[in-house]
Amino acid sequence: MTHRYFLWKLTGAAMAASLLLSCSRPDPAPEVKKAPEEMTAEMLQKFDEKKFGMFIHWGLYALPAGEWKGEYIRGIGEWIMFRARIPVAEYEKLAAEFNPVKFNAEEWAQLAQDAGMQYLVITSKHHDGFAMFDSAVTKYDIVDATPFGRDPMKELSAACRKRGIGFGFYYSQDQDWHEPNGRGNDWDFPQERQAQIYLENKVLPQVKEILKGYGDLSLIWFDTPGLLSEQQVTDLAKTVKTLQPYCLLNSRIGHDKGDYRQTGDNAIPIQVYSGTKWEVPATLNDTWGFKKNDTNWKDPADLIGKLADIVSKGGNYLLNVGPTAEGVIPEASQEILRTMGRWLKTNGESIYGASASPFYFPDITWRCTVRPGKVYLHILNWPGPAFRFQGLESEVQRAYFLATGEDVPFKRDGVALDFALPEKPVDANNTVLVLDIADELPRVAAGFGHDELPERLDLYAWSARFRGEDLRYDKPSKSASNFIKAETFPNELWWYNYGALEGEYSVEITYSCDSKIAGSAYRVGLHTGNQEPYFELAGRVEGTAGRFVTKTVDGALKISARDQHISFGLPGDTKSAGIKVQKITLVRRAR
Ligand code: FHN
Repeated sequence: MTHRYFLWKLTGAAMAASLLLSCSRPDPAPEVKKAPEEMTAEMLQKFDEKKFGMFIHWGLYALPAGEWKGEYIRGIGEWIMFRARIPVAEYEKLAAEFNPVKFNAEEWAQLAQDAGMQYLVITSKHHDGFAMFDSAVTKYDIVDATPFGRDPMKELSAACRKRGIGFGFYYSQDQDWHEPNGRGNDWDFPQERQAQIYLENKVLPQVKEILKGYGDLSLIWFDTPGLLSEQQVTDLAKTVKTLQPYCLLNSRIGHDKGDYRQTGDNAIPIQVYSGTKWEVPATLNDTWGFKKNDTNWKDPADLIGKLADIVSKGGNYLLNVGPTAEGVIPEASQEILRTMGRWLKTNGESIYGASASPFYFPDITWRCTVRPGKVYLHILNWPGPAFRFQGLESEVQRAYFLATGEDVPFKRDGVALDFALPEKPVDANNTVLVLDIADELPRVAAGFGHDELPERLDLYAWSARFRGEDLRYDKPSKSASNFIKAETFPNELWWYNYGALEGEYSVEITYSCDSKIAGSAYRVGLHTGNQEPYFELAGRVEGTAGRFVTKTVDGALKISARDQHISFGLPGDTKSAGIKVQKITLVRRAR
C-alpha cells in the first residue's frame, strides 16, 4: 500500500499541532505576501487538526418547533416553512415574536469548549431567508425585525475568539424561500426566478457583511448550491477570498470551488476516505433546527464512537445543536456534549491532530488513529477478554490504556497481536488502547491496508446512517428496527461508499424476526444520489423465531465508484416492524 498520503497527513498534523498551541487567535490576519494556495493550505492544515466542531442551526423556525397550526410537521425543523408551504406573509410574522432573552453567547461558546469542540459554525441565514445577524441589505433580520434587537453573532464570534475556538458562518446561497428570485418557494412565487438578481441584491452583499463585521472567519459553510452556474459560484468564492483570503470554503458552495469536502448529512464513509480534507455534518437527534417533540437523542457512547470512527477514516465531525426560540441549547444536547468533552479530556490525544487508520476495518470492534510512533486502537464494541488485532508489522514496545496508563499484556503471532483485556471495557464509551511502536509510522502487513478490502465486508447497522425518523437502534443486539412504512422519507439504513467499493457482490442479511410478523418485502438498493434506488435486490422477510440468522439475497449488486450509497429498507412494510437488522454483508464475486 502507498503511505504517501498518510505521511503527508502525519507531518501536517505535527505542524498543525504546534500552530494550534502557539496561536491564541484561531484565524490569523491575511498576509498578502503569501500565494492564495498557501493561505488555504495553512488553514486546511489547522482545520484538519481540529477534528471536532459545533454546528448551530438557529432561526425563526425554532418558534413553531415542528408544529404548524396545531399539526405535527414531519421532517427536519428548519424546513417547516417549506414542508407546510407557509406563505411568506405568515412566516414573516414569527419575527415579531422571536425574542431569545435567554441567549448567552458566553454559555454557548463555553459549552463548545467543554465538549472539546475546536470550531463553531452557525446559521447566519438558512433557507427561510431570515438573517440572524444585523444586515443593512434587508429589514428581515434579527436586529430590525424582532423585539430582541441585538446581534447575537457579534457576541458569539467574540466569545469564540476569546476561547480560541474557530468561528464560521453557515449561509444558504441558493435556496431562499423568502425571495421571489431565491430558490424553493413556488407557493408564493410560481413564476420563473432570476437567480442573478437575488445573488446581486442579497447574497453577495450579505456575504460581504458577514465577512466584514465579525472578525476573521475560519470558514463559510454554504449549503445546497442547486442550479447556480459555475460563473455565479466563482464570483461568490472570489468575494469571500478577496475580503478574507484565509477563510475556507466548503464544497457545498458548488462546482468544485470549495477548499474541503462535506459528506452528506449524517453520512460517514464506510472505510478510510483519503485524498481530500472532509467533514461530516451530523445531528444529535433527527433535526437540525429545534423541534419540541424530537427527543430521539443519540447515545453519547454512540457519538463518541462516531467521532473516533470519523477521525479513523480521516475526517472532521461537525455536530449540531438546535437552540430554542428563547436562546437555550436543549438540556439533553448539553449533557451529551459534556459527556463527549469528558471523554476527550482524557482521550483527546488519540483524536486531535491524529491521522487516519492505515488499516481497513473488518468489523465494528475497533477503529484506529495514528500519531508518530503511536497507534491508538479505539475499542468501540468490547470483544471480551481475548482481542486479536491483525496487520501491524511494526514492533510493539508497549501496550496500555490511554485513560489509566495501565499496561495491557499481549503476544505476537505473525502479523496478529493477541491482547488480554479485562472482561468489561475500561471506558464503556470507547476504551483507547495505545501501542507504542518502534517505527515512526506503522508498517502494515500485505492484505491489511485501508485500500485492500477483504472478500467479505460487513456493513453493520451501527455504522449506517438512519434515514427516516422512526428507526431505532438496539445496543445489545447491535441491530436496527422499526422499518415502518412512512409517507415521507422511507425508514432505511444507508451506507456511504465514497469510492471504497467497486465490483460485483452477493449480499447476505443478518436479521431476526418473530415468525408471527414475517412477510414484508425488503430491498437492498443502490443509489447515485439522495433519490430512490436505480437498482435493487428484493426479498421477503422470513420468520426466524426471534433468532439472528444470515440469509443470502437473490441476485448480485454491481457497485461502481459513482454509487453514493447502499440502502436496506422495507419501503411498504405493513407487518414486520419488529424485524431487527444487524448487518448486511457484501461478498465479492468479481472485481
Ligand atoms: O437543507 C439543509 C438542512 O436544513 C441542514 O442545514 C443541513 C445541514 O447539513 N444541510 C441541508 C441539507 O443538506
